Amino acid sequence: MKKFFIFGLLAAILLWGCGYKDEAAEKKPLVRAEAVDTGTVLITVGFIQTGKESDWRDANTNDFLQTFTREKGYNLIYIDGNSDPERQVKAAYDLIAQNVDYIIIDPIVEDGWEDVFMEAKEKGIPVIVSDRQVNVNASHYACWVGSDFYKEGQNAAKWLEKYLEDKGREKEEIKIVLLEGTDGATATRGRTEGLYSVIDKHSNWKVVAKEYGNFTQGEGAQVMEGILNQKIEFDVVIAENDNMMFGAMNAMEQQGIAYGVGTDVITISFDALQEALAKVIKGELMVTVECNPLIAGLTEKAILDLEKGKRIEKVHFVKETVFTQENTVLHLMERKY
Ligand code: GZL
Repeated sequence: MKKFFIFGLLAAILLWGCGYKDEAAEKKPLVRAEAVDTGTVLITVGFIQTGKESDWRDANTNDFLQTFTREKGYNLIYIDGNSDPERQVKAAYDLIAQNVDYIIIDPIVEDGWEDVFMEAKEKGIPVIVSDRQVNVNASHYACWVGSDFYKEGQNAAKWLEKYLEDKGREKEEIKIVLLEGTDGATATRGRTEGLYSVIDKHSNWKVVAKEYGNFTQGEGAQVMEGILNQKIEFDVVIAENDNMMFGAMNAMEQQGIAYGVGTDVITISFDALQEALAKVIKGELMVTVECNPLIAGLTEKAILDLEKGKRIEKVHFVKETVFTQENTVLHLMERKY
């Protein structure tokens, strides 16, 4: 243990020398949680999650819990943000007070993080932003790991473009219902901007209803029910995650509206949950744009690189696919979430 501890101290000295920090912050002594039961030195990682709003989120959480284990040398402090941005910020201050070695944050929304990130930086605690992003100067955190939400939105709309062309409907008036995620969340902002970067190219495409569903199945059903009750006509339903699409499908079923392949309603969503892929194969869902929740591996690599005093990239994108009727069967069995 002593040898490991000395190595850890050397790494710490190296870390301050060539890590991403350039300010004369107080050098945080390399404090590692002493695991009483095994006598090993652990890296204490505080992980602040958004909550449990979707199946995607559960897969993302499980990935972190299965990656940052005691057996692998981590003392993980997991905090459920309970879908409350203020609770997340308070949790970050608490972790700083506990003098953890690293803080990983899956932010619910982008705003409200500047002060606590400055505090962590002053205390010499590296922060890694995971999944969604924050409106904070990039010099105040070590790196961001996640998806290219703008590209996801573009990919969804480009699929619709090609689908309509293949059906000879490129000149037809297309009415779109858009169920957005959470107001102020990067996944919402990026997907919506990406979708509109294509929608705006088509004067015959019109978004006839746009509501926030906060990425939950219940709210997806609720807002879709409200849209149906307004008797708004539509040709396409785009949901910014699979759970909201499942809720919208339930609402359409309640009113006897058929959707999917061979019907008048085109269905498009994001995340690519196993349940969504099964619906693609059945034809109920026509495309789901993957948003890979398995981010913990890239996050752990960033931490281990920092431990070794390596300089790390500021942005790390995860790999993603677009699942349609043509390619889904090939991937169904290999899916981890
Ligand atoms: C995307 C992630 C979104 C998912 C939703 O990276 O932030 O939040 O698309 C989840 O399912 O709730």
